[in-house]
Amino acid sequence: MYSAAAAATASPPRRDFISVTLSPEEAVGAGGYNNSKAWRRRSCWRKWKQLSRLQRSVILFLFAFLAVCGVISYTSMGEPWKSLTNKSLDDERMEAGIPGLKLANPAVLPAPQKADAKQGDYSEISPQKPPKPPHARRGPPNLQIKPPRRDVKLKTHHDSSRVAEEPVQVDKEEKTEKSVISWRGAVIEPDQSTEPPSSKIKEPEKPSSVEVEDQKEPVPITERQMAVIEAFRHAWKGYKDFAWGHDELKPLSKSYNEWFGLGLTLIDALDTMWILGLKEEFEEARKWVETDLVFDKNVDVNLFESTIRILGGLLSTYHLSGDSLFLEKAKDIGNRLMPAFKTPSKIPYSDVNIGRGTAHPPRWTSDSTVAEVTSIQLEFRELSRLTADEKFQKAADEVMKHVHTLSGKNDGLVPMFINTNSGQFTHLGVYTLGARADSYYEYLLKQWIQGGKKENELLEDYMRAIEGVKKHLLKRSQPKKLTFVGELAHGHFSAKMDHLVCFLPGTLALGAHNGLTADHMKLAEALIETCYQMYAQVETGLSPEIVHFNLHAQKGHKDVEIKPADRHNLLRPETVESLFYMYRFTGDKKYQDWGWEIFQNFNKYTRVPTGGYTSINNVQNPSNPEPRDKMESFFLGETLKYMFLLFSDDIDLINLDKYVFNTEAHPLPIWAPA
Ligand code: DMJ
Repeated sequence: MYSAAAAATASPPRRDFISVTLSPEEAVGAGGYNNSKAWRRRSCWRKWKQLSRLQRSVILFLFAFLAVCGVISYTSMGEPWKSLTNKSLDDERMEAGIPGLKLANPAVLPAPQKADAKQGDYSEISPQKPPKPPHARRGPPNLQIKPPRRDVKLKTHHDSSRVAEEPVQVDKEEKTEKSVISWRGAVIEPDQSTEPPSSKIKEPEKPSSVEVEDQKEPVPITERQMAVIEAFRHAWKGYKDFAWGHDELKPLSKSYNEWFGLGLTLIDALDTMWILGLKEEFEEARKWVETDLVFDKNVDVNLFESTIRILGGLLSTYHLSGDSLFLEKAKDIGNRLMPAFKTPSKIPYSDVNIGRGTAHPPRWTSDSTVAEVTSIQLEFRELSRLTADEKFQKAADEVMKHVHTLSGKNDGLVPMFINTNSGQFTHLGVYTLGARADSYYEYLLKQWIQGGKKENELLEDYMRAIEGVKKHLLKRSQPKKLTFVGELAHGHFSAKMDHLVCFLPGTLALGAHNGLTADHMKLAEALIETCYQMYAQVETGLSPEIVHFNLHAQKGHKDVEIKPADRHNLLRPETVESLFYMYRFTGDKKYQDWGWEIFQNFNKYTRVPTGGYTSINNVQNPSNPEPRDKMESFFLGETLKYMFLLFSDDIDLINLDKYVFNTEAHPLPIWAPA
């Protein structure tokens, strides 16, 4: 055996390695086995003394090295433990409702309703995941502005039985997307999910979510967002001072305009206040809804307008706030709108008397507008999901199925009118993406997204229509070669484009984001540039209602020409809406900058000092834009909301994989994919 002593006396060839071995004899000692503590101590000490100085130094160095390693690994393992401990502490405090801890935006957790597997008229809705226990505060999201501390008060309004649910199954959805395509490159497979929609809705749905995301660091709001909040407050001040509870503010005459007599601006603005974090204003408006919003009124309302603004506004506010008051009101108006569908063709009438339960077409015709009858589906379908009453969805879906089968389309493009008796398109031969047809195209895509991308007829109609747009309506202007969407009337192309068409770049981008073809995104990029130019080439920097594009270069002429009858601006949202989508999907800051320019021009030319904003008559006259004395409800419902979202870098502030906006900018949950 090689002993320690021998090792000490031998001179090793290499000094960087020393082997220390104790022989059994030495270990046991002459006296045989003795395991007493004193003996062991003595024996160790003797051995230690027998070691050379070098050996001792090496051993001491090894011990020291091991000790240092131990300390380092302990501290690095400690961090995760520390953060775990902190997280659970935070969670506990959130559960306890202690304010001011975590600031976050509303998380949308789509909670699709159970539906049976039978074939039928309905989009299949995947089963709901078991709810998580509530652990977050309700109330408008805290966006790092200094909001009034009214959480507790707000909470009392909310249905505390409402609970959060599992997040949308993004992973699954991503897998589905892969089998479709991507705007980053791929091919569409139209038959990939032919699953039939289920026919029965079994139980009422819960709000998508009002929960705060536990893990997420708050994204600070930007200065531009602060400016939007200021603008909203200014508009709201005018409404509150001069038009409270009425449909629209007339800011110059300090009065109001009544359309349906249902507090249209207030309802349209509810979810905007929630998203902007305006708790005080929200609560005040909520009180009005609770005590003053009465639908039992002998009044004719337009089915489409009241669906997208009132029903849509109430449903989205219910989803954001979890407050059952809004669902009750949504049910009430939903039921009162149903008589509109009692027509020979089941294509709804344009007008309903919500007090009497009667419906009728406009006095001069039995036609309805195509965009109107095909842009109420997101809301009625969601109402069915929430109430477990299938009648809403059934009525709305029948319209789409019927329109899907109709002749009279031109490569997927639809005429502008449809007859409520025959169910056929009328006034054939005129095709536009503007007024009276616009949101038909928007809702094809959005219903497909809402339903979990399974209703292939909707997708087919959408894809075909976009091909129709490319084939018949796209042209380039001079001198800047802007791509624009014109109109077709009985085979004649017109270079006329409504500002309303500017919803299209956003919709195309949304489709591309959801797996549709890359050239939709390319087209979106070209069209949003055009929509921006519709502002930038005008004297006030604000777009007119309609432009005509120059097809031939003429000295001294811009791309955009404006006719005297078209030079008004109604504070419309479409361009800002599309800028929002484009920024979300590309991250290109130029879209924010363009939106900021537009925002500043709204402030410059449409802001009324005593409160409110006004539509104007002449975007070409900066010294006198001729205020019209009317603030449309969509300025608060849509324009300022999209401005605020455009200037945000928080993709979870209405996450587009969880919410789909209705055509009035009211976010509704995407039903989780099966
Ligand atoms: C809004 O009511 C909706 O966006 C609708 O789809 C079109 N018109 C206005 C806004 O311009």
